[in-house]
Amino acid sequence: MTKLLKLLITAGFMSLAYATVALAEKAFTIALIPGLTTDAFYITMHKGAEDAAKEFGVNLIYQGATDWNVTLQMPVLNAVIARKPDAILIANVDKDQLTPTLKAASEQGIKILTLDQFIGDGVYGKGYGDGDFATSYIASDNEFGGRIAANNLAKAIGEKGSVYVANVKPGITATDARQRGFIDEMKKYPNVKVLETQFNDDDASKGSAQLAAVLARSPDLAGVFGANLFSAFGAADGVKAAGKQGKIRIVAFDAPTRIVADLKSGLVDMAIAQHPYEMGYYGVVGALAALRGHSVPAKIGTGFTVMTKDNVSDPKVSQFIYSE
Ligand code: T6T
Repeated sequence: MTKLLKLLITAGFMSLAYATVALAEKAFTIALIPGLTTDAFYITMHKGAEDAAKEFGVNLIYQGATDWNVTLQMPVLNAVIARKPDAILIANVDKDQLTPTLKAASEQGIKILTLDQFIGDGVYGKGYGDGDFATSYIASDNEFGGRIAANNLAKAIGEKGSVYVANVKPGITATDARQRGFIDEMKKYPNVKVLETQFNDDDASKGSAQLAAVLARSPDLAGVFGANLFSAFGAADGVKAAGKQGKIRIVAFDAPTRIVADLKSGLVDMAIAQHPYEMGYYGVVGALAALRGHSVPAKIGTGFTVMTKDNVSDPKVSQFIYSE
């Protein structure tokens, strides 16, 4: 037998072996459970997960509740577990209440990754703690985002006057961290007074009414940090209704199209865009890597893009505007 023939036969066996391995790997099923389905942030996250699922031949399940509510998310989680996915990506709306159910799923062999939110203390795979069983936490550095907001709002108001945080409700890991970072960073500005946080339950009209009430109590109100999409909508509506556009300055977290329009009109000074598409995309990629036996970083930070009237039309920036 010639050397060439031997080589061809070996190559033939190798490609047969490769084909056998490739056939042996089943298509994995990965489920994504958002915080709520009616939020452009999670719609964008879903898009990232869908694109990765298509790219890597994964079956993606997407199931969520219409409100930010643990009593609605719990049955969704149970229904998803009953479908026996290989991995669950979840933006858990509560840090503790879903953890035992997620742990039981992990003990059945389902990989758990948390997106946008964390369980336990948010540091996984260190051998102790309630959330230790989870594979990875993929999110923004929310505390740092709160600090970005504080420095920019301070600058916008000339480093003096009263400000407050408009937020969803206490106990949400992402928005709690933004508030903490903002309030701590504002300590650098002795002439800025941080008033009590106003919680709106993701209800923009409640947020708008709160702005009117705060302004009535504190006429020196100079700025608001809208710590998520609905909080920023409420702050913007409130400032407009009070006729204080350009006088009460707004820094918004999140970048739906409506906030981009408000940036362009000057109603909002800055939007701190998260990268939810990447959370969804890397969620699927991370789960797949873990299912194939690779190690996955316990924490993956997805970064921010800071949007202003001046840069928001640049495609490098506008690519991070959320999908609707
Ligand atoms: O800001 C996002 C998300 O990061 C947060 O956890 C909850 O609110 C949003 O979904 C925006 O509405």
